[in-house]
Amino acid sequence: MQYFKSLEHIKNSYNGRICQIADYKRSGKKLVGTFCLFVPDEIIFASGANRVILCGGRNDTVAIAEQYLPRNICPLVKSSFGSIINDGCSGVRSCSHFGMVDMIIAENTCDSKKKMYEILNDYVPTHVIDLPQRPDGSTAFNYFLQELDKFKNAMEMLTGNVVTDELLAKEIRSSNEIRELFHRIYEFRKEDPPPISGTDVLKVLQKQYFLSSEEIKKILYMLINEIEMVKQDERGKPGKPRIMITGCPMSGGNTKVPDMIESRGGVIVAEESCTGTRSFWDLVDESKEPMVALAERYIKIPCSCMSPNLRRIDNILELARDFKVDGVVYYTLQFCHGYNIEKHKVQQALRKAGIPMLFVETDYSSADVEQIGIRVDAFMEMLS
Ligand code: BJ8
Repeated sequence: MQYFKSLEHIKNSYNGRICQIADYKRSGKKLVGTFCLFVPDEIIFASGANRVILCGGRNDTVAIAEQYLPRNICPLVKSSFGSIINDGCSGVRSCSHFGMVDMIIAENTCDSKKKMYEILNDYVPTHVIDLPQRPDGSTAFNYFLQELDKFKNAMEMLTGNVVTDELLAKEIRSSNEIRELFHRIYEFRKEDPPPISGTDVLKVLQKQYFLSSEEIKKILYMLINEIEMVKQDERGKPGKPRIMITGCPMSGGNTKVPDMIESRGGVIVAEESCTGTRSFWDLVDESKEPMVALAERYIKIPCSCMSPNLRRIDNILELARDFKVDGVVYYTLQFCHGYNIEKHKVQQALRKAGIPMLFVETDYSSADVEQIGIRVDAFMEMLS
């Protein structure tokens, strides 16, 4: 696959961002940590605060969390929790940003996260946005809007700044610009062969909630320019099995399954996940009152904590059609009951549409790499 200079920026961006945050904090500004797409960045930025994502994708902090939390919960929760409470005694070093946040903005989604937030509040002040979990219910929208108002007030208290409609409108435009840039990248992926691999796109998606908006925009513009320059004969062979991944997010540090798919003959052309289309597909309506427009956009995120979650199935089928997908890899983290159970309905819908699906349930360790590899090989062979 193609080498992109802009991806080097992504790879080497960590230390620069940490220095940026340190300067920012020295100037008296606030940093918040988030775990989930349901938290609108626009409100954080409009308050004058900055944000970093705290979802852990590393395996080495899981054991630290297991001293406090049960082993049979998902690795994303354990990795994140382990990174935050890590005191270094076990010899593992957490990434610096975990210790830099002034407040966590959390959300009521799955049980593991909800209960983790109760404990995290003992370490870092934690504001929880209570999500209505039946998004199409008659009272859901107003309830969510009220919750976003409470979150806005919490940000105003933290920063001492007033979040005006003008500031929100500016941040909505900025976030929409990022979403539009991701759409342009995904357009390239409809080609055969796509000029960029799925693992390369994933690296950008993983960093979008860690870097500043300006930095991520700069990288996306650079990447788009580079992709436009890739010539047809530099793209490798057409006709590889076109794969869509759907399911749990793949937090920074975790590219295990995509690496396996693309090193074994497939090419990933889309991801229906929070490290994929869910993060940017819908724009916020800039013609509406900002808080209402934000509530409308964010309540539609088709997370498995929502019930029923038919929107997700519609999205999967639409993406499979638009990206000419040959097969779907349904990816869940161990003990993620929401995505594990939702597999049943997704599989039914895909079967009806004639699209084969491979189910992969895994964690962050390398213990199952060989076994998953054999199943991925068989899936690729079937699709070829
Ligand atoms: S909107 S997917 S980012 S909650 S993998 S911790 S669901 S047990 S991450 Fe998520 Fe927001 Fe939903 Fe997206 Fe729980 Fe499952 Fe673990 Fe998960």
